[in-house]
Amino acid sequence: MPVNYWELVYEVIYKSDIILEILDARIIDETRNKTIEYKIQQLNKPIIYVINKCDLVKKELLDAKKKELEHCVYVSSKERDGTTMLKNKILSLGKKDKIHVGVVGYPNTGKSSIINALAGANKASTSPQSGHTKGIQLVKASNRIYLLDTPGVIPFSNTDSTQLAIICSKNPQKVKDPDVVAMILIEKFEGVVEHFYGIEKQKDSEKALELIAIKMNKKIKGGELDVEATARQILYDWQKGKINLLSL
Ligand SMILES: Nc1nc2c(ncn2[C@@H]2O[C@H](COP(=O)(O)OP(=O)(O)OP(=O)(O)O)[C@@H](O)[C@H]2O)c(=O)[nH]1
Ligand SMILES: [Mg+2]
Repeated sequence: MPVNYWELVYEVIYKSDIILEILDARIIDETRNKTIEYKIQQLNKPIIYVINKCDLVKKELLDAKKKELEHCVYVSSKERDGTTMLKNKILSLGKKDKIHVGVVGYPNTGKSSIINALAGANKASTSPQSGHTKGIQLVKASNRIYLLDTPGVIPFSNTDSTQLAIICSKNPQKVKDPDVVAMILIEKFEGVVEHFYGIEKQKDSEKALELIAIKMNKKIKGGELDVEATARQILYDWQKGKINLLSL
């Protein structure tokens, strides 16, 4: 498939009156794509920051962000929460009869899911596997709102495999050192990963990983703990949105 993702995304930004940047509520700063934001600002188009997957985070944690981002809407496309607010925001910023709305963001942040939540039907295809949407898709959400879905894009400068795994933009099967990434997750969100697997919060992330391996009964031949498989499972559960921050 001859796809230059950046060209597609730029084309969408160019054609759109408003851009929605979709962010993961668990990792808002990490999922902001500064390269795309810069491009949008250059073209002088309004950005609405859509903080998605809010069902995975406590409301108190999100409130602080409101002050930082000019146009910002909290959504859970899974629970269809906040979509009316988002529609109203689009209508208040769009001045034309037909408003074209580009939907951009890192892979797996929920771009296609948001489009479906807005359109009220499964018009854009979604998947827990990042890199699912391959081309531009136009979806009519209402008489005035036309949404343009895009493939998730990773900045050229971002080759940090660990960061990409945390952002959910890298297939866990392809992560080189899953144990390192899993330990970073364990340390970054104190007690959250342990809580999900039903173990006590640990001071030492390596110890936590071992205890989770025991809990999951992940062993290699000979009975030794399979820490790598355990770490990959943690990454899957994180990327699928099973691990939430509600216990933080
Ligand atoms: N918990 C939760 N999960 C969500 C939410 N929105 C999307 N997801 C999940 O996140 C995963 C990715 O969703 P998609 O809509 O395919 O994401 P995308 O940004 O279009 O991904 P690409 O097309 O690969 O770039 C899926 O497993 C969704 O079910 C949400 O509000 N809450
Ligand atoms: Mg998609």
